[in-house]
Amino acid sequence: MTTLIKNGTVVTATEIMDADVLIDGEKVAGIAAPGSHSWEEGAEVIDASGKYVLPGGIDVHTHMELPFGGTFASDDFESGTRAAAWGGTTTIIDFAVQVFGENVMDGYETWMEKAEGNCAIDYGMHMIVGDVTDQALKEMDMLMDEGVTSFKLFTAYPGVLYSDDGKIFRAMQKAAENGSTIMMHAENGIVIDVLREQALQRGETDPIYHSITRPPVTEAEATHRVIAYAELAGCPLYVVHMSAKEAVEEVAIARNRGSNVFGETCPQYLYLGWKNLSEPGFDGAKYVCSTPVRSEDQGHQEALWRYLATNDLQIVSTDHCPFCMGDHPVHGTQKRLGEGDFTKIPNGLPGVEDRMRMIYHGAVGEGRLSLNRFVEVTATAPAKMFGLFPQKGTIAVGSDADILVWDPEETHVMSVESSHMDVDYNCYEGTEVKGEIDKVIARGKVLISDGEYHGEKGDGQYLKRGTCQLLI
Ligand code: DUC
Ligand code: ZN
Ligand code: ZN
Repeated sequence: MTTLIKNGTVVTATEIMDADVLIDGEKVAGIAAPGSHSWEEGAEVIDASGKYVLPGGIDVHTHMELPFGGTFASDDFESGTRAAAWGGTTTIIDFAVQVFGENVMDGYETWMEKAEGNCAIDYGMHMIVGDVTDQALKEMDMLMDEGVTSFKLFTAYPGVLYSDDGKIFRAMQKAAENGSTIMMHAENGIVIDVLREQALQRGETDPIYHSITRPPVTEAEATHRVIAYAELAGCPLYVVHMSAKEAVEEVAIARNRGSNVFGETCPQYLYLGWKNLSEPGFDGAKYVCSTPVRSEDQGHQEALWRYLATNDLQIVSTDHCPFCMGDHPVHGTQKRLGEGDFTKIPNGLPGVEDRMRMIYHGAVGEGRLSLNRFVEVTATAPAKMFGLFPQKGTIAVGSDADILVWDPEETHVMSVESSHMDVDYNCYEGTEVKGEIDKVIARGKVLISDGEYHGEKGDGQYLKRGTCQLLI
């Protein structure tokens, strides 16, 4: 069966062209000037007049069902990937987790079982290595054959996911050997733990202290350190969820000397700050995540947008990891675990459905990034960074037909009411954004059209990924 998207403006990371797109089965089969072909015959026709035709979004950082702080992220693979589709994301890469004392492959298989048959959109896996043993290093090689080509380690969360410098360096040496990418959550967790303990002793228990006790220097120092080790080991390094301008400066400096160092940020760091963490009552807990959202007075948000424009940051992901403010029907009290003690608030916030709208709004709607760069940071660079290009991340003959029909004239009001994530608040409640999603097509199937969902769980397939395609 063929589908023709006609009269739209096709946008990729490099082109803006008035063109018709032919989909045959799951793939893009042709791109041609309107009126120059006879593809309409026998095809289902979508009229995209006045609309953009964009590659589906790729969110390379999600945590469906992540166990954290005594509870679980409230979205599972079914609800989370369906919400992603509603928000114009057609591929996610989630994180399988090896916890301390467990085998890496066991953690991987557990996560694959959670995902299999449940996803609305295509999905890949990164692997969190929480215990760098000789066995774990061997299992990193085994995972390469499964299409897991990126491994995440933490300088944060001592006693939970933290690895010391020697373990990080050994994993980096393994990555240099097998061609994989090391992803780092870069914050100095040892120093942060001291600051947290001292804050609690002073009676500083409100959500705002979550950010105050993780100051920018703790992110910048850890980023500097892991860059040094990655350069020494000779592996590509991807620093996740960056929020401090001082930390991104470390990435920029490394890139200027020709290193394979990459950085991502997330919508929450571009829009949210201490005014949100200070919302009355316990509402600030909604915005507790790590790295933290930062003070609006220090210029972090403007700097992050600028670093996106200059390609010192390559990708906007979400770190989607939602926890409810009230009782979750399955997981119970979530954010409220930290009422009276900010260190017990589960870290994470919802975003998988919000990213494409919020970034289009700030980038194109408010003029901070070009339309091409919007596509690049939300789809093309994510695909290239994690070995999915050109199957994903662009509109080209032979690519998967993961396509958005995007109305630049419509507006959308962000709200928990209109969203589909399994969580009871929206971080951007009431914000009116320019640009609205008209249709979402994944592997040639129309998942969203006219405000209705036509997909089913199991539409999404597992993606075996290649290695990084952005290497210098
Ligand atoms: N940060 C979060 O905010 N949530 C999950 C894990 C992480 O590192
Ligand atoms: Zn993290
Ligand atoms: Zn994360």
